[in-house]
Amino acid sequence: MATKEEIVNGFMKAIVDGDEEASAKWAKEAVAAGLDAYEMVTKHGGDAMTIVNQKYEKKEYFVPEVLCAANALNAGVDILSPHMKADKTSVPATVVLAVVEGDIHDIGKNLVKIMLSAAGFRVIDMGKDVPSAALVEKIKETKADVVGMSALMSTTMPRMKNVIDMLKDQGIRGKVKVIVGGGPVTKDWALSIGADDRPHDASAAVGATKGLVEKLRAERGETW
Ligand code: B1M
Repeated sequence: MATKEEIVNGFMKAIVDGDEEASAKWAKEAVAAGLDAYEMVTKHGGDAMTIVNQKYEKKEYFVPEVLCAANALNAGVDILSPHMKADKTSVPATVVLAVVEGDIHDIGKNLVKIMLSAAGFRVIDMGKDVPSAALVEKIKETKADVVGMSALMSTTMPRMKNVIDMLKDQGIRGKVKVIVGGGPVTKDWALSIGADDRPHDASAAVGATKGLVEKLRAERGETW
């Protein structure tokens, strides 16, 4: 059997090379070797995407190569996600998730979905490039407890504020907690636009969601 180092290096190389088959193969090896599935994706998969990004910035890679790398990472995520564990929540809640309008970077949001689902939350995933109005309608329709928005670009981040402003305008901001995340989204900026929290990764999104749902229930005077 391959060593941990060989598996991690093989997985990262497969992603950088945009090789879906090899990524799936190394992901299966990781599962067989009992490696931590979440760490494989977020740490080693994330490091591989950083290398891809460096190549993109140096103009060694262009959008098609970046897309192949993303598909290779996703092939690994498909194998590893059933093995990701999160502490089960004792507080049932509905979370609506979306990548904001204009943004199609959905790997991070998909990880958030995997971890929140593993923790036992009901997750309604609206996908990527979601118009603000459609997101607000879904929050109302599902009586969501939490909305989670993801943005990977400085040009699309302002959509998060747009959604929060719409919630305020429609008088429902107090009924739903808001978490935001993604590369360019800092905690300070998140708080400045009126979000409740900015978990730095998918695992932190579980803890943040639990805390905010408990707060929401307390504000509503509910016990469970
Ligand atoms: Co593009 N891209 N991309 N891209 N891409 C970035 C984001 C960029 C930083 C690259 C660069 O220029 N250096 C740059 C944005 C610059 C900026 O505005 N600051 C960029 C650009 C410019 C573009 C295009 C405009 C390129 C072009 O066409 N010329 C174009 C835009 C398309 C669009 O959205 N309209 C584009 C396209 C693409 C691809 C389609 C090829 C592909 C996306 C495929 C896909 O997602 N299905 C892609 C990719 C893969 C990247 C990079 C290389 C990697 C992103 C990624 O998947 N990381 C990225 C560079 C980078 O980020 N370093 C880049 C791995 C993933 C696990 O991490 O998504 O950050 P991440 O998620 C993390 C945390 O952020 C957090 O948890 C996750 C870890 O657990 N998190 C949350 C994320 N959402 C959260 C939500 C939460 C909580 C935590 O609560 C709700």
